[in-house]
Amino acid sequence: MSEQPSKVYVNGSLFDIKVPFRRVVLDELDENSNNVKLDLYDTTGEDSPGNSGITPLRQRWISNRDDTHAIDSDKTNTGGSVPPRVANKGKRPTQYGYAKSGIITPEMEFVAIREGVDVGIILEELSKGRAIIPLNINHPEAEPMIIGSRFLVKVNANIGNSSVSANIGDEVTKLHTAIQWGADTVMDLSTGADIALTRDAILRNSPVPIGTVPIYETLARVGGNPVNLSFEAFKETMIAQAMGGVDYMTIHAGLRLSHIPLTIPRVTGIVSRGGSIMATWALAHHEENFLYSNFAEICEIASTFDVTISLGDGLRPGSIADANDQAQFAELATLGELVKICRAHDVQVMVEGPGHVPINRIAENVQKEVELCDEAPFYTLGPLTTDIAPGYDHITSAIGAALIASHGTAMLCYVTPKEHLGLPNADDVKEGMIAYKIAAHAGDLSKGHLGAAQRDLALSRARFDFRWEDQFNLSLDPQKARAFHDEELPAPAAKKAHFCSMCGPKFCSMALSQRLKTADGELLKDPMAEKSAQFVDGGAEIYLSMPSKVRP
Ligand code: IRN
Ligand code: FE2
Repeated sequence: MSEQPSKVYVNGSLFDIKVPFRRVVLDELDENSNNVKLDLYDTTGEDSPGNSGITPLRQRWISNRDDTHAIDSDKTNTGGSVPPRVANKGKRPTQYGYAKSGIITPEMEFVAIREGVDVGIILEELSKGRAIIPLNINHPEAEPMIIGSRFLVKVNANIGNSSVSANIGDEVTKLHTAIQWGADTVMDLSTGADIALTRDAILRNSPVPIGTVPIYETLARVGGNPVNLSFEAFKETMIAQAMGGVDYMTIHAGLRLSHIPLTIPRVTGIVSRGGSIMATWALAHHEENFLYSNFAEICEIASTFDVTISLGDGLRPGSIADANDQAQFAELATLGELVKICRAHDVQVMVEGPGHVPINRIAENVQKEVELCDEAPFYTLGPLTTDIAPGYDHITSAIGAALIASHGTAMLCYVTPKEHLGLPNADDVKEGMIAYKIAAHAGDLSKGHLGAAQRDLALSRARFDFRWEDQFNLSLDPQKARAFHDEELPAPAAKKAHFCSMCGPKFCSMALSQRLKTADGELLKDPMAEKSAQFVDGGAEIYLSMPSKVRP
């Protein structure tokens, strides 16, 4: 009987760290008659997470570095089990800063083990700004992960409430659903009630980095009218969020006042929420976007908490007709300028991308980003490859996501079936996640990632050998695979059968082609001749026997 997959840990060799994997033990035996094992990347965190906060595993790593200090927790309202920290004067405790100085951190060894690469590669990619480890010093509960085109393609899941639907427990459930299905990061995009409390509940229970768009909470704080926004209000919100532990923040600083007229010929104008908020403010005051004009100060704040900046694509195309237009690429060029300012402040940075883009125009997006933004990790929303399928935009966009990943996008922002229609619930979160895990994995395979190919190989071998339990356990959604199989053939004996209900025992191509192989696995020299001899010897029965007879 197959074992259920379980969590295993690999110890560090440089630091006292334990890196989790999900171990799948197969029914297949290796040459020493041991069961073949496959250790898969795992994002689920502690074994039985509730909603009362998880262990702050990085607390010691952070305090050991001596470049930050704890502050009086009465002054903050973060609800964590450890007091919040700030950088010591003049210090920038960022993973990018350490990497540039050649310092290997426990976070770096953790991601090296997770990715199965030498820590030297991590150091190199981080120090060149081609990869980031988004981890705020105030989110010690998070397990380190790396985002960069040389590593596994990552998936972000967006959750968060709105003014029509808000319940803190629901958002923690969505967090758990997202990480159960493999979310590498989660963004809390709450815009409704209790934004700060919701975010704290998510942060304290999250083993994955958490992102936000701080302009949303700033807008709520000024009463919902973009005209009333100010840099002061933004700064206050940003510091409060950084103190609570937000690992990365989308900042729509690249949308300049002069870009706005470029959107006039568009079919769908400005579709980014953050983009439209900043455009409204800039037009109302006829002033430059204050996120752009104060960007160096934003970087100063980010550098003292190691908040990663995710440069927002406020001018991403919101329809196929608007893809790759002047407005979009003018903003991208500005994002390239901002990447340099981040790096000058030791701030980790990635760049957000579209949107809605037809397949033939996807590659250009990556080429331009690499060129204009000096290889900073690219993080794209889909892109959706057609506009005509509301209700199925997890599919329209997973197609684009797989393609853009194969061209080198480092992280994909998932899209759920509710896109353009409503706020996703936990079921939508799952559907979006699975669609995007498929896209990310397809991207990994096309980039020649060995670990990714191993999983496909193991699953295909299980499929060809009719090891049904192995096939389920290796799949992205074992529950669904098992349930679909059991719909027609629920009996335990069917898990040993050499067919499924798709073709039945008599038309199974896998069973038929298996019979073309000899016992030692070599294809027969003249399979047809040998087969016809066996066929005649066996009584010239056209159809395969029923399963009980096929394998005694
Ligand atoms: C990702 C790439 N481009 C946009 N995104 C995500 O969209 C971003 O990370 C955040 O989750 C959301 C921001 O949406 P608006 O405010 O740009 O619409
Ligand atoms: Fe859209």
